[in-house]
Amino acid sequence: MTATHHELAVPADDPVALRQRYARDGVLQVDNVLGPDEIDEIRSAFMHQVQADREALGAIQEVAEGDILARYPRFMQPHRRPDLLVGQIARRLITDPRILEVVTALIGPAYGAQSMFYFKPPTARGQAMHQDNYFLRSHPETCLAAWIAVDRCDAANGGLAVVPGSHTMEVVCPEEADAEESFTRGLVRPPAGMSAVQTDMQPGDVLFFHGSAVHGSLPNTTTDRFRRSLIFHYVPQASTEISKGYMPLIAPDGQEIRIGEAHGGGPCGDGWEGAMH
Ligand SMILES: O=C(O)CCC(=O)C(=O)O
Repeated sequence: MTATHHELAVPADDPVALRQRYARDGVLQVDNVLGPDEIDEIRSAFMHQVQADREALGAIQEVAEGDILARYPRFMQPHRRPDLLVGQIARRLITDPRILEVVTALIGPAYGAQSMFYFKPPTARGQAMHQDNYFLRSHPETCLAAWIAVDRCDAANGGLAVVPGSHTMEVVCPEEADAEESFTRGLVRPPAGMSAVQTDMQPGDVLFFHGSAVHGSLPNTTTDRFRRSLIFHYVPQASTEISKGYMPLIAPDGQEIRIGEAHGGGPCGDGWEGAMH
């Protein structure tokens, strides 16, 4: 790890600095985007949901029974569940002007494509380094992530690590990840000469990163600190294609939008059939 939190932070109200940093590094952090009351509401709604009915939104088949992540599965696309409080929160925040303002400064007018919530309880494995556009396959431009810290997220509890500058590389076919450390199977190594920066985020801070930027996280090594995060992925409104599972996209006014489906061989060749993030 070679850089610090301060090298990632950019003020939200400086669009020129946001764009310059994004062009250079493909990653930047904006502090205090959401306030403490909003973060408390998010945390308590998702904890209530996972305790009351984790299967309603969980990708529970990802891990073996007995794995702590089977009790706390990541929730995929909660914004598609208006019948649940977590769904209403995710649907509201995916078009929140404070987040969309930064997204728009970085990639122009955008659609929301994905929401996810990670609980990452103490001892849980992380997610090996990867590139998001391997999954979303948005075209002709890549996707953008807005990763919202719901807890203090640092090295000890498996906060996100990102490789600045790696956004300039192609999306590549992953190799096999270490199953002791990662609950997902694909691993993309940082390009030669580049290394990962460990983020250190307070609740309400948001990390924005490019869909080709290599990023991931290590296990939560604490005994008592969850590492919860609410994550959105966006694509430019100029996109012509995306993997089918990400539709409908969500416009800033809340309308549901459909564009073309990504076809053809992915970076792993012709047999590649795509995968959700
Ligand atoms: O939070 C993590 O550990 C991984 C999240 C991630 O890969 C993403 O937001 O795209």
